[in-house]
Amino acid sequence: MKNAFITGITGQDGSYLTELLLAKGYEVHGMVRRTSTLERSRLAHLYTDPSIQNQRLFLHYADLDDPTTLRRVLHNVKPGELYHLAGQSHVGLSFEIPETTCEFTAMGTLRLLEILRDLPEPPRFFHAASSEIFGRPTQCPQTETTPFAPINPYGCAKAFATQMVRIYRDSHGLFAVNGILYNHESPRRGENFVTRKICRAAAAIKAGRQTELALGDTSAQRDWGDARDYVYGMWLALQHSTPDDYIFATGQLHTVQDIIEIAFAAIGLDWHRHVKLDPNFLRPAEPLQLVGDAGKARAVLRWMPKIPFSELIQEMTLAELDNLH
Ligand code: NDP
Ligand code: GDR
Repeated sequence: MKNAFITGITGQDGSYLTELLLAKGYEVHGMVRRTSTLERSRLAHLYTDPSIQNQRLFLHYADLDDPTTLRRVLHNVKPGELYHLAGQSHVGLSFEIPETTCEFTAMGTLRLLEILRDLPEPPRFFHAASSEIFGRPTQCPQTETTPFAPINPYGCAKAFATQMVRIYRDSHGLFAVNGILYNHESPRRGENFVTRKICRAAAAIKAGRQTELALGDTSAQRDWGDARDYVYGMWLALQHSTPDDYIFATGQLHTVQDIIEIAFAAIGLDWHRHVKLDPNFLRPAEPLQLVGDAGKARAVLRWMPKIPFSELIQEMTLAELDNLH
């Protein structure tokens, strides 16, 4: 039986990747942090199933800033594949907490690479890199060779980690892959990312539980895809015969305003009456024209994003309405 280890298993991507790997017959191990509650909502449906819990899915306490524990766990589990998804993933918050962002995302990745380097049989390693490494790029759309130009602490930390992965691949011979991921969303998206925030608010307004939605820059543009397509790309990248870097993106730009219009229309609301600007959600700097060319992933891995943007936003909004009932 194949076995995989996932850091960030409790997050949006970690939960979908767990489902995908279990469906493919893997034994899945995940790293979890000690928290004051035991609630792991995105995994609950799996972890409460006695045929899965501690049979094919195992959770291990560790932390990205606790390399001794991580080393011990990886030594015992001996995974064939390691998907490194853990980190402080909020760009706006990285301006508020730059040190922990860099500690987990940059140094946490380096520590993990150092542990792998010492293992007798290092697993194939996937790193969740980000379009934020490109910041304000000179090239549009971006490819795997576009120079890094991050403009926030999160992007800077990811650029460090991405380059380290390349170094450990080229100089230490690790099977290490960067998936350069553009924004990807789902009903399991964190509540303070803009897609989920808008879809949640639209549903709450429809249900009469909220009247206003306060947002920052609604003209901001991103290349938004579906998380379920992107975790499939992660898996494909580790099945290929050689390690490399791949852009995972849809190649299409949309604005925050587009999300508002689709979400509110999906449940028959007029957004003009509810959306307002709140300067607290404006960021000190916004990236520009982050849109990816996934041609290499398409050619080498046969990866294609399947779920269209408007369908995704509609699904997310209707899921929020369901949550309220
Ligand atoms: P989430 O924020 O949903 O999940 C982050 C995960 O990392 C959680 O499981 C969290 O655990 C864990 N984590 C955070 N800090 C630590 C730590 N110090 N030690 C152990 N675990 C930690 O992110 P996503 O699932 O959306 O994204 C997955 C990865 O992909 C992230 O690295 C993100 O930066 C990157 N990425 C995501 C994109 C997207 O659009 N979603 C695009 C590009 C890159 P806990 O539940 O305990 O908080
Ligand atoms: P992003 O996603 O920063 O691209 O990072 P987010 O959804 O937070 O922001 C997207 C854009 O929307 C604008 N915006 C707001 N954003 C939030 N969160 N809240 C608001 O109220 C709001 N109003 C406007 C933002 O300014 C921005 O322009 C995501 C994360 O998943 C990262 O981990 C990942 O690396 C990148 O995508 C690619």
